[in-house]
Amino acid sequence: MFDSLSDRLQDIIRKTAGESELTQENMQDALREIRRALLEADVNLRVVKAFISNIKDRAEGESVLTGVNPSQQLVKIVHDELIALLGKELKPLDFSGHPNLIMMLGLQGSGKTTSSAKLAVKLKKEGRNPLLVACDVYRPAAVTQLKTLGEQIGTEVYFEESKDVQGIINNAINYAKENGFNTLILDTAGRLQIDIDMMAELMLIDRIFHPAEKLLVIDSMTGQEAVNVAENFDAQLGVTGLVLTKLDGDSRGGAALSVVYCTQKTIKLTGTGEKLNALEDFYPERMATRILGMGDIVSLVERAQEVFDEKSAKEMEAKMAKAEFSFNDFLKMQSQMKMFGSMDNLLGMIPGLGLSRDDRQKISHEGEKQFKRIEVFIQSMTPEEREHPELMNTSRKRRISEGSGIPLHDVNQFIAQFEQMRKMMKGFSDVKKNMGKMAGKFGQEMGGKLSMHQMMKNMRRFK
Ligand SMILES: Nc1nc2c(ncn2[C@@H]2O[C@H](COP(=O)(O)OP(=O)(O)O)[C@@H](O)[C@H]2O)c(=O)[nH]1
Ligand SMILES: [Mg+2]
Repeated sequence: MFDSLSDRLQDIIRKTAGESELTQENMQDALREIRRALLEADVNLRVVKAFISNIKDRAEGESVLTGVNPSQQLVKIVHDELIALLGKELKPLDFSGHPNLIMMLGLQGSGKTTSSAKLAVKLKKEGRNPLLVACDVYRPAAVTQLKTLGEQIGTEVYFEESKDVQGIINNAINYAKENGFNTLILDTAGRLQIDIDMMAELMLIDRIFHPAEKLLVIDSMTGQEAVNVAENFDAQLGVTGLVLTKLDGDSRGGAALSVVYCTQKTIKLTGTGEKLNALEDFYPERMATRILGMGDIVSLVERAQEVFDEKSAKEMEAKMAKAEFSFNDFLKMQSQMKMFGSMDNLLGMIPGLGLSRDDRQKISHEGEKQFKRIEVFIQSMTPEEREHPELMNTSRKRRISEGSGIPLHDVNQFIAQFEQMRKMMKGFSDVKKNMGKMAGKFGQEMGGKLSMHQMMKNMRRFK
């Protein structure tokens, strides 16, 4: 399920990952391909349009994030929008009814009877005592099917010979009360298509018994028609949640995505196999990660978002513009980089970098050693010196060198480089734009492409 969509999206993202910058043009290309991939996966056109336009808005509106490159940021946006598409967070089943009624709805063959039995297994595990009720009275085979399943899972099935569904449910409720069952699962009759008689019967049950849960069972293998079916059921009955079955099947999955979006209902359960324990809770986030298959990049961007919050970026930006960037700011920048976690881990998160574990450890070890030295060096300054780098002169440098045990030559090197950096910052004509560029470059450095290496090379003499 979702395999081909997943492959396509990953290909598209991989292509954009080669670009150092996301421009209008390559963004357009990426969006066009994402659009095509979704349509090929049988996602409803309405949904595709909304999805693409949301990604576009966000990509345009979002400021460039420090610490990651733009294509990584695009991955995160697509990931977030997939989650939004897959619905809100998991909502548990409502057991507030007296009696507790869970009504299973859906077309014939969607998986109502199987899911009813699976749900009984799940509820039992959670300590409830469910009773299965055979409400599909028009096909004798349907009652037999439920009875067989009931025997397999050791759960009682309430059934009658009569065709009076209302009477059966009434009797089942009484039977449950007398026999200590606290939840009734109503396996209703479906039709091959939406049918007035079927709807009328379901609406009647709804009106008389007010089930707290009306779960619409959708076969994820069905195509576009699923959207119509779901909208129809919802309009008439006010569906409380979706059960998406046959997620284990080899389908394109677009219909499933579309139904969630079009009905705005949460998927409460998923069927993932024919076995009777194959019923799972649904987590939009996990599913999005599975579809996109880029959990690593997503968490990288999330960390960058946490660490480099916009506020401190703005502060830094203002200081740079006024050439007030001090040794203290430098330290702050370093500690922010440290908050990313060990550099070794960070380098390992970048797919396709091709660094061996040894390489990564070497680079990160060197880098961390350098940072440490710079820290010691800055800490040997007076508070005033730290805030005002322009105070540096020969005698101060000599004093710091002696205090920190770092050779004067290295001290001179570092200060020269620091001054250069400061000038460069000041030199930015359009600060904001360049912040973005720097952020991209910095991101690459963090990713090791231009790399820590480069940065370290610049400071190489400072040993
Ligand atoms: N692979 C797979 N098959 C399922 C799943 N759920 C239901 N089925 C199969 O789908 C067919 C129809 O299911 P059934 O419960 O009888 O549908 P109903 O007509 O809505 O009651 C049966 O052959 C089930 O075994 C699932 O999650 N995975
Ligand atoms: Mg059935």
